[in-house]
Amino acid sequence: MLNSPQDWPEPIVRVQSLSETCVDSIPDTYIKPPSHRPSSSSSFTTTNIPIIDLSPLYASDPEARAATLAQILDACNDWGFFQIVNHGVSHALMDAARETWRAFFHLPMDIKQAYANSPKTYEGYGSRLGVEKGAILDWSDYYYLHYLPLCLKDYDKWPALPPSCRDVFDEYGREVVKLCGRLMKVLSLNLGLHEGFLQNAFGGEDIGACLRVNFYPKCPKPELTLGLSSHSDPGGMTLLLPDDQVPGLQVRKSGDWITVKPLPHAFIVNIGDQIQVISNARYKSVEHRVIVNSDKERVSLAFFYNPKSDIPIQPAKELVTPHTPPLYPAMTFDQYRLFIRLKGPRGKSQVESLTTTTS
Ligand SMILES: O=C(O)CCC(=O)C(=O)O
Repeated sequence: MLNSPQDWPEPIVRVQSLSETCVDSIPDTYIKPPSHRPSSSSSFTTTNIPIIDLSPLYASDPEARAATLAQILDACNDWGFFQIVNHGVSHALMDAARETWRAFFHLPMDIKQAYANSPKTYEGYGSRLGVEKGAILDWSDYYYLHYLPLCLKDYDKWPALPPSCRDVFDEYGREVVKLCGRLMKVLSLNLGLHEGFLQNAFGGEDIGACLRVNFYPKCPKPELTLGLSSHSDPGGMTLLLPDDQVPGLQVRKSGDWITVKPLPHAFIVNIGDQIQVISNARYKSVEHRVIVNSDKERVSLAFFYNPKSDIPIQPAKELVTPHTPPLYPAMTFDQYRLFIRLKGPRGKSQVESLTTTTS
């Protein structure tokens, strides 16, 4: 069994510092092979991921509610990604969360360095995913922390500055967990199962939730690198609060990369690998990546809603039939997430390597 290494294989370089010193070139460590560079297969169309109004979920009109469930089902089937509006989370709180974290990344380096992370738990201020020596890295720094379960929530690992950071994120986490709970019910009903099904499969009240705040500094050579390499999210479901001013997220659709046009105060929702596994691939996680640019930094908050980390996650027996045999072996999320922690983002290679049949 693989274990998390205690330390990084090479000294950590903050991308933000590189961005301040590199004027017209970037170090080779960040230059992607030509087939992975942004311009090779991006689609600059007007296509966008679906936008879904959730207000019928909060009202009592059964027909409107059924129509919203159907829109979510179509979005999951066609894209695995969608934006939600009228989701119940205060816009002021969303802005406060993003701008508080932006302010963290603008603090002096010595304050941020006090939170430098290690691959042991990934909590804190980081600049790489994966521990392979000599790996090509992404053009971003991040901050990673646990919100749930309560036994992993450790305020000492959350920044003390800006002074509002802990309070704002506490409230943000509470609201986003509530919203994720609502979406889990919809995803369960859309599988033809009872509304509590996925939440129970995730471990009931004991689910995990963590945040990665991504900071993508300006890059003098955006055509040669990526802010975050292609990956599917290893966890259950992700609620992303993107930068409202700067696009960057690209979603893979039929071999093309579609740049998401974020709507102000919408969350971007996507299905992660654990829901693909439990649903026996009725839902699919989808590859996505982030491009950077030379004019503007970008900040995004990815809130990961995950199963309890030490229970077996496997295809639901309700969804396994002689025609749809189980596609994945049982595995805990702790075991599962070691792959991305060791190797870094690698498209959909992990979940695909587990299937016994082509899905
Ligand atoms: O920054 C973004 O838009 C996406 C971030 C993301 O995919 C992640 O943190 O896993």
